[in-house]
Amino acid sequence: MCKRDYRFFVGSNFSLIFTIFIYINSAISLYPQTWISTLPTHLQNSIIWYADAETGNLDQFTYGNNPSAGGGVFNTPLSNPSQAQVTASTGVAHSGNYAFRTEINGAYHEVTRAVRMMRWTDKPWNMGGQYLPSDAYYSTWMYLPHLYDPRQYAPWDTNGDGGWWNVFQFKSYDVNNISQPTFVLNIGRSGGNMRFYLTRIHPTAQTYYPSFTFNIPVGQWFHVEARYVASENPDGLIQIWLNGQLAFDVQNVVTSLPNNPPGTYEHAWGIGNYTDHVVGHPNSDGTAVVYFDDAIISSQRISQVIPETSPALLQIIMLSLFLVIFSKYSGSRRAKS
Ligand SMILES: [Ca+2]
Ligand SMILES: [Ca+2]
Repeated sequence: MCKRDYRFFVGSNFSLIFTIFIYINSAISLYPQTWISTLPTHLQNSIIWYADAETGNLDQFTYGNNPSAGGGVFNTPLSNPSQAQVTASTGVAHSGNYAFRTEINGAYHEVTRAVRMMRWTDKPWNMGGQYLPSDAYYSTWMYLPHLYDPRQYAPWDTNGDGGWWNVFQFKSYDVNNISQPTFVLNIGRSGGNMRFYLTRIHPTAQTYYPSFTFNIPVGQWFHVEARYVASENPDGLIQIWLNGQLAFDVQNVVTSLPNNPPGTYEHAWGIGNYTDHVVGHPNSDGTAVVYFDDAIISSQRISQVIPETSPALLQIIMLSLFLVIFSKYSGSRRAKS
């Protein structure tokens, strides 16, 4: 087709092309597939547990508040939704119709507020649940609607910790039957950007920084995945990928606390929104909203498919294609007149 023929084709079929564009675009918006259902079969088959929020509630963590759920949602303060809550919410979903929306209020000047969504088994005990495997991958999509700042300053930073904001963590029981964080992925702030750093808390404290600069985007979904090899000996491992790129690679470390009492987990995984100080929300200091969607525990690395073509990206591609065709079409009309 020569250039003239192309212009004639587009010109005479303009309304048809426009109709197809509108149809495909609304089909993508109205009937969204879940992202998990688009994964290659070998990755879908490697899934041990997942939560895509499409039940419209927290059942994928709590199984209807089943006491043997093998996980659950733990908020601080307990039972005060105005200060800490998580819901399955529409409006901002990575895929499907729902995402988990966490919100804390009053986390200001060392007042702790927390939403913790935890798993330590693949399914409830009364459904044949098993503790999580000692070597597995833990992933989620995350979305931060605002540019937050969790840094703390003297004199009110009384313990001098400089601030912390735990959004992704592993825990293990210690000898005193207390569940302790082992490795925590925190959001910090560097200049005008939010950035991740990894802290080892038990059995000894250490901080790790990513191998490349990853500025956490505002108002955009991004992917976090950890491989965790749980071990009571110094041969454990934690690796973390950000949008599919390996950012942390911590080898030969203790990742499960020794001598944990019988009947307690070696390790548990949690995502959430947990800090004692955060500002940046337009309505109120001490408020932070974080969304999670398409959380997965798997035996293979899910983020090997990222970057992928998300529904939002597909819509941008369709819009760009339409604009190119439209500009060529109006160009050819101008040339004729
Ligand atoms: Ca979803
Ligand atoms: Ca402090």
